[in-house]
Parts: sequence; structure tokens; C-alpha cells
Amino acid sequence: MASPSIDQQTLNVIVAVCVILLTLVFYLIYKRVKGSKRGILLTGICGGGKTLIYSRLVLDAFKNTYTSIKENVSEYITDGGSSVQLVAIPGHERLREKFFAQYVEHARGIIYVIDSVTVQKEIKDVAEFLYNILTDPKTLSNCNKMLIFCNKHDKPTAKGAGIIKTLLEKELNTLRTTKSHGLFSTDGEDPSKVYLGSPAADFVFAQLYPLEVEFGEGFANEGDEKEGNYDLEQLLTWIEKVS
Ligand SMILES: Nc1nc2c(ncn2[C@@H]2O[C@H](COP(=O)(O)OP(=O)(O)OP(=O)(O)O)[C@@H](O)[C@H]2O)c(=O)[nH]1
Ligand SMILES: [Mg+2]
Repeated sequence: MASPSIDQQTLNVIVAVCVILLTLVFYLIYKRVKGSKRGILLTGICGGGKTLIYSRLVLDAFKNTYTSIKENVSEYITDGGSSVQLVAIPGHERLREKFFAQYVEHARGIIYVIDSVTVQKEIKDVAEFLYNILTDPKTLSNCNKMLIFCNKHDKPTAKGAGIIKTLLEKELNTLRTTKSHGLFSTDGEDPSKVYLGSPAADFVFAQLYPLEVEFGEGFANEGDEKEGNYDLEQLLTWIEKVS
């Protein structure tokens, strides 16, 4: 007959083995989920500078760019040594939603690139595509980090990130009023869209929590120089943080 002290020891060993196995299983699940979400998406309307930013990061070079008709995808190793998949999505209105839907499921973070010089003139289009991204349930279920990158800050007429944030909040507030009328059909709410922010107050980005929306500014080229300088410091710091 086994002594009670041996039983206790056996029990301790079994508990220890179980704890180790469970830790291992959770670690493997965590690594798998994290590993499948490696995408950093560069998105936004036409001409914001997505392809040039992609070229600066991946090729460390200036490239002449033309309106993209397909996505650019590449591995990118951050200064801190993390590996992510950088995807530049075409901004053309007939392509952007399709490519966004294709890549969002693997996204760890979304960078919404804006031309800070033309933003006021293009605010309706800039805000509407952003609205579509922010009310897409796939965005919120897959990704909780977004950077709104205000590009072309080499130009003296570029609007600051603070002004662009206010412009967008105002336009998104209007859009959610007009669009939410269409969200209700006779069978109830449209499940393909979520309501933007809190209906109790005017829209501000902070209402999107747990989606964290940050703003940054910089430039992918300087003036009209073909090999001009660039400043993507704030964008790179953000990528490092979410990687
Ligand atoms: N001055 C200046 N020009 C820029 C900057 N970034 C991009 N450009 C120029 O803006 C134009 C559009 O840049 P792209 O990178 O092609 O823009 P995109 O967002 O990829 O556009 P689509 O592919 O149409 O969605 C090009 O002529 C770039 O050289 C910048 O920071 N400053
Ligand atoms: Mg492009």
C-alpha cells in the first residue's frame, strides 16, 4: 500500500506537469495568433503618398509612382528587429475597399495616409473612406491600432495633424448622421456596419476605444525633388510600438 507522503508527492508532480503543459499550450496559441496578425496596412485615398512611403521603408529609395492598381506587399524588419508584413493598398475608389477587405484580417495596425495639402478640398472623400473602415466590423474585430498619418509636411501649405483631426471629427459626425439612416431596414440594423462612436455626443476619435487612433505627421519626399529628403520618424515609431 502506498504511503500518504508518496501520494502527495505524485500529486505535486502531476500538478506541476499540468501547469507546464497549460503554459506551453497558451504560449503556442498566443504565438500563433500574434504570428497570423503581422500586417501593417497603408491605406487612404489616391495620391496621399502610400506607395512612396512603402518604397522609402522597403527599398530605402525614392521611386516615381503612378496611381497604383494593385497592392504592394513586402516583409519589413523594424529597427527593433520585429518582422511585419507591410501592405500598400491602392487608393483608387474602385479598388480600395476590395483590397482592404482582403488584408484586414491579418492586420496588426492600419496607417491611414492623408495628403495634408489637399485634405480640406478632399475632406468628403477622405472622411468617407475612413468612415467605411471604422464602421466595418472586420476592422474592429481584427485590429485595434490606427495611425492617421498626415503626409507631405514638406509643403508650407500642409495642414497640421491637430487641424486635420478636427476636420475629420466634424465630417465623420455629419457622415454618421446621414449614413446611419440607411443602417436601419425593416428587419432591424444592418449587421455589415457598426455605429461610429457614441450616439450620446458629437463624434470624437476617443469614442472608438478600444480602437486606439493616433495622429502623426511627416513627409515621404521634399518639395518636387526627385530624390528629396524624407521624415517618416513618427510613422516608424508607431510601427515599432505596434510590432
Ligand atoms: N512633396 C511631396 N510629395 C509627395 C510626398 N509623398 C508622396 N508624394 C508625391 O505624391 C504623389 C503620389 O504619391 P503616391 O505614393 O503614388 O500616392 P499613393 O497614395 O500611392 O496613390 P494611389 O496609388 O493612387 O493610391 C507622387 O508624385 C509622390 O512623389 C511628400 O511627402 N511630399
Ligand atoms: Mg500607390
